Amino acid sequence: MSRTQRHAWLGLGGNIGDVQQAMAEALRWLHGNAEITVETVSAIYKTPPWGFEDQPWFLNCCARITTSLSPEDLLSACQEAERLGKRERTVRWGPRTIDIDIIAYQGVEQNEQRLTIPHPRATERAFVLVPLAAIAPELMLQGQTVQDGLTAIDISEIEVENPTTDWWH
Ligand code: A4P
Ligand code: MG
Repeated sequence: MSRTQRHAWLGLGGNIGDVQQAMAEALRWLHGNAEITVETVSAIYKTPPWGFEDQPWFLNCCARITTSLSPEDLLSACQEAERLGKRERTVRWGPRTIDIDIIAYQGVEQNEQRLTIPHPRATERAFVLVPLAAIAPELMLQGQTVQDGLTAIDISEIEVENPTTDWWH
């Protein structure tokens, strides 16, 4: 029996190879899953590396999906999409072809090692909040809207790389 449809918000990013293409392929692949509909995708932003700084700048975007998958099954689908992008995991917070995080999942708050929702570091990260504000300014994360969260962090270095929102088709 199929579950209720829920909204979820994904953060995608990468800094090796053709990242726009890798993100587009990942979004198309997720959209091809009968239990996932990619509804809205942000523009692509060029963002300074966060965490481990001695690496190339990233491209980042966010997407709103609806899904009947559980959060855990959605994570598995995202990890499969990462594998298709031939992501190599070497250094934590280090260079990657594509990384997909679940930023939020409608009605779910959980704190488990495999899956913490909302993503615990999302509100500290301009590379998440800037694209997310473009598609979900009113989404609540850690007690405040994404829009309000933006005022507390430095977004000055972030640039728009691709202003269109249909780049992933
Ligand atoms: N996990 C727990 N909660 C979640 C969630 N909400 N979404 C677990 C996704 N995964 C979640 O992640 C480690 C484990 O976290 C997963 O197996 C999952 O079970 P990972 O993707 O294997 O490792 P990672 O990505 O190297 O580490 P981490 O801590 O997830 O890094 P982040 O947070 O993804 O950060 N700078 C810019 N400008 N742009 C970026 O996109 N990305 C990172 C990676 C660092 N700096 C960046 C960017
Ligand atoms: Mg990750």
